[in-house]
Amino acid sequence: MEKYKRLLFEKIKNQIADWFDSEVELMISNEEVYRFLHSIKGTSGTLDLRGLYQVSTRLLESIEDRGKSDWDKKTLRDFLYEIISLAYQYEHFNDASAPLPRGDSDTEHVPLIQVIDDDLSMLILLKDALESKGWMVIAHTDPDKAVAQSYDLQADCFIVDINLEGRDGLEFLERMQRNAQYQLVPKIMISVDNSRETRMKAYKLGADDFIEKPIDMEELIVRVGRQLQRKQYVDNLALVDELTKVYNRRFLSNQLERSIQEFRRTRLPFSIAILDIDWFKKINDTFGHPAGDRVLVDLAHFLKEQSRTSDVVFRYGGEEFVILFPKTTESEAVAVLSRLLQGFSSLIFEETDETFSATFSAGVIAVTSASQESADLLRAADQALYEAKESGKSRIVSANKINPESRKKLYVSVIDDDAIIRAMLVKILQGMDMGKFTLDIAAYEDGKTFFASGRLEGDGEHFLILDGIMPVMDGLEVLQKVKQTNDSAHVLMLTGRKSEYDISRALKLGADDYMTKPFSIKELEARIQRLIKRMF
Ligand code: GH3
Ligand code: MG
Repeated sequence: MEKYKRLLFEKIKNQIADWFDSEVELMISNEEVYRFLHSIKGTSGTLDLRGLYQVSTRLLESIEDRGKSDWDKKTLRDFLYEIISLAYQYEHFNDASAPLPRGDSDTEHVPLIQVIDDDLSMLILLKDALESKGWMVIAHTDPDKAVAQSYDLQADCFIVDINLEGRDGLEFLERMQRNAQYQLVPKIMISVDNSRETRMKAYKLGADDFIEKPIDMEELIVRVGRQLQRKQYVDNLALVDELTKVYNRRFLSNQLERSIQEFRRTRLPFSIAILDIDWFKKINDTFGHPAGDRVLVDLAHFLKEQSRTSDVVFRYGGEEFVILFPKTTESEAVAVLSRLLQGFSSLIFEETDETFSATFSAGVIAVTSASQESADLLRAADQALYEAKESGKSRIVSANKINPESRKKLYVSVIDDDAIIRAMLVKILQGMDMGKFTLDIAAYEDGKTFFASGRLEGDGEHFLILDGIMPVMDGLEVLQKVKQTNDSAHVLMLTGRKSEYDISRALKLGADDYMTKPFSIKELEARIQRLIKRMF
């Protein structure tokens, strides 16, 4: 039986590769598709693969209603998605009952944990155990990279080994504790050294919990769960951003909803602006993150001081702020913002004998119609902001002056020798709404064709989903070359389960995250969405 199942999956794979891998936009004849489904239905029935049998039966019925016209690739891939993902699940989990993937999972509320440990086996074990609870884990061996990424990832919990090779986990703790925005993020220390002295030191430096190695996994999970619960609770109460003391994003949704309701009643326009500091990364890189933090605090303070009392300032994300201008037209808001920009850019910052100044760019939109929802407004303001950045920064752009189609592009490349996984990922990615980005998606069966495409050399931001084990050019080799070609590309590695060596190499070579195969489709989807949203 097993042998026939394997043959069936082979057959599905080959067909999928034939149809979807060619560069040319061929049309696929309806008859071919019909024969394919018909054959799957027959074989899966015989092999008692019920899910596959049911889906192929249903698709065959719908294909009969559809008429005989040819298929383009995208439509066909969408149409066959259930078959593709089922084949994947059968092959990797041997489990026909696994739930089918859905595109609408609420990924933003899955807690995210950053784990820092230089003991690879431990790191992998922890990641596995915590992820089996449905939490998302980003594993780090390097505390510096963990800190650098923490600004973007906004973790809900840190788990840190105290005894890092050549480094002190307590030093990390101290750094995080000094930073206002991590005060309320639970920090759990783990250590082989369970002496009273070490524990006391850890607690004094801000640890919320202390867990001794060897770890009792069950207990660890309960303790982490408690911390996450508390974090969630605090998050729900807080309306003010810890670092800058202006309102936070949650309160913004609240206020924006109210403003929209009010507009629907009164028809008095209001405006909203998104501001983003220019070259902020450079400020961080040159003067350090604490200096960057001070710029954020000062900008928030400045905006509050210099705007009208009725205007409300929010911290929208890392270095982005939103201002809500009640009873204000777009051109009035632009005038106010221009004044703010001028004032802010004349502030002088001082860091260890050096002085610098900073600017911001902003996008503005006014509500003009009762049908606009808060997400539409924010998206439009964000596009205007993007336009402001593109046209030279340090300026204000009105949303009504731009072409709504000019969204920023993010190049997402899938490199995997498994045709099923390629087809599945492309379909998942195509279904994602990434807000400020349009995704430019492409799939490659190996590193060679990927590099030959020259895709990585062009401008723009890149996200790669890279299979660790591939013939021709191994995934790690590809990763190395990717980093040499374009250091700022972000990479998610797909690795084999037990290959500790591969995982450690991948992290060392600069992979941002890894997932072990076989992965659940839902989890993979959530992770991709989260990584893209947070990292770009
Ligand atoms: P642009 O002019 O196009 O806006 O480029 P940029 O460098 O300002 O923006 P980019 O998005 O490339 O980098 C923003 C950086 O801000 C990345 C992130 O690490 C950092 N960051 C995010 N939140 C914080 C924070 O709270 N404090 C500090 N110091 N840095 C932060
Ligand atoms: Mg910026």
